Amino acid sequence: MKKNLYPTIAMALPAVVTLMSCAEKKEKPEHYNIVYIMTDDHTAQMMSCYDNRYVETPNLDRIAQDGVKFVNSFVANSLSGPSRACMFTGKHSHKNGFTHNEHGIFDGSQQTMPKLLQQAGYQTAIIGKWHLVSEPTGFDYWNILPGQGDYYNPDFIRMDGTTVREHGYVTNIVTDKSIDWMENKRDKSKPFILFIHHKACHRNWLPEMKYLNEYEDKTFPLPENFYDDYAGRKAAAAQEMEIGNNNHMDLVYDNKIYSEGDQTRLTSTYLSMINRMDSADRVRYDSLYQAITADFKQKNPKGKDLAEYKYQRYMRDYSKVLKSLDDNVGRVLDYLEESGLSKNTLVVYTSDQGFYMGEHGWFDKRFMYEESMSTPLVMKLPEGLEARGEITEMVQNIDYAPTFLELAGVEVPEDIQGVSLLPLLKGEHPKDWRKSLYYHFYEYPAEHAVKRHYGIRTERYKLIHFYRDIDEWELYDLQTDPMEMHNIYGQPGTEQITQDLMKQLDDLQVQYDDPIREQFPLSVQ
Ligand code: SGN
Ligand code: CA
Repeated sequence: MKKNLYPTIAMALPAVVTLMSCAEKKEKPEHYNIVYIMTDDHTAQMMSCYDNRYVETPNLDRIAQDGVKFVNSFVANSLSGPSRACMFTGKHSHKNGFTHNEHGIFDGSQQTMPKLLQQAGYQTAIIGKWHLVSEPTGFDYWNILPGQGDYYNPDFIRMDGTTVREHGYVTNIVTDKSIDWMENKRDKSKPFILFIHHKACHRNWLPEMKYLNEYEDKTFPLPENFYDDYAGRKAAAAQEMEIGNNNHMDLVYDNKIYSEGDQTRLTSTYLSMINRMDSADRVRYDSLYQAITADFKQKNPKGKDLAEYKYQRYMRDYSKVLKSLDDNVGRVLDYLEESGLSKNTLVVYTSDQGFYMGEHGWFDKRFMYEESMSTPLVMKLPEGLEARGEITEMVQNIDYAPTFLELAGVEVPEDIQGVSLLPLLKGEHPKDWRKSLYYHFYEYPAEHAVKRHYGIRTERYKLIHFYRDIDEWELYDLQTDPMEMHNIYGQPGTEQITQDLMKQLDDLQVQYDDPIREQFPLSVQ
């Protein structure tokens, strides 16, 4: 590993920095800080700078307005823990070992981007959702939610191992702690990277009291393919994530349609969550959701009416949670501006994956289809990085680690599989930028019943292989079928493109060294 002492020299020899000409200083600050804000299950359809059909997110949009918006941004494995492990290591799941949430424990002894930054003299901190089971390593400071965490009066685990129940709404608390760390807890003589990892807007979308009644008068448009029949797509037909199905989206736990004595699969989990609320809040909360429950019971919707009723409830609750999130991202941006940190701080906003907002009739993620393989990615750039507007190159969450390392002047280790985005942030468009992405999802059998699959996405096509207790291939032309409704695998006329994609998929499996290649050798000519 080539050593780059740039940040260390800058810190040890402030006189050298002082002697730099003003012009040089303006072009390149002596060091860059990184504020990485990651939400849970926030999807680009619900962010107005990407899609203005549903909600306004003015503060999230501020990041894009002042910086860049990646319009082809993807994850490598659409699930929380795996996505975080890919981000921290810059490697695909089979290399970092955290392939799925259930039964996974992240090996914290391995090389990670926070560790490399810490070794290079950065202060490193993570606040909020961690979800990698083992204790965080490579951080000077951490204060994390246990597992998925709670929305109301949540517990936090401290570095001394104690768990403390905090008072308030989780999104506000994560932000308070983050600002407090930047202002009062870090060593201000060092550059820093802070990971602000929100619980919002993960299932089951419990709102902050301030926004309890928000969106109640709004009717959200149904996505075009809400009533998908999954024809020609066996894995899509086998999932358990349909909004209209009460065994998938729970009427009580997800939709808060509950009156005394109702018993669904998740009723007791729901009650344990809302029982954490302050009693005065609970009275207000109950009065809204009891009125909704009464309305539902009176209408007694069935079939399509039931699906659409639940869709509206889902969209409203998710949007309420987002509202607090947007406010709190605004607070962080304001703090960075007021404290003068903005000019040398890269602000990244992303999510651990995308999500279905009724497309194909679904909620949740996991599939390699567009809505969940995508993830929002916007960045506010510090002085010295000149790109602005949309970036169209295909990027993936394994790219963040090399990007941050390069920005910090740390040599990127050879075993990192992602590619630094720094050239793109400088406004360059490298001719040899990747033309395809690799994806591999493992969590099956499991909740939501999405079969294991891997595949390739190019600018125009997607080829997916579902395996384990199924052996199905799917091929989509994203240009003519952006909603991925028509699996054209095996259809006359697709032989050549299928062969080309198989070859490219095989190349990716070789490049990334995925052992699945031995189990399913691709018939490549
Ligand atoms: C929980 C949720 C699932 C969700 C997973 C993974 N069920 O198990 O709906 O897919 O988390 O989400 S719940 O009944 O506990 O709400 S992830 O984003 O953390 O990977
Ligand atoms: Ca998630």
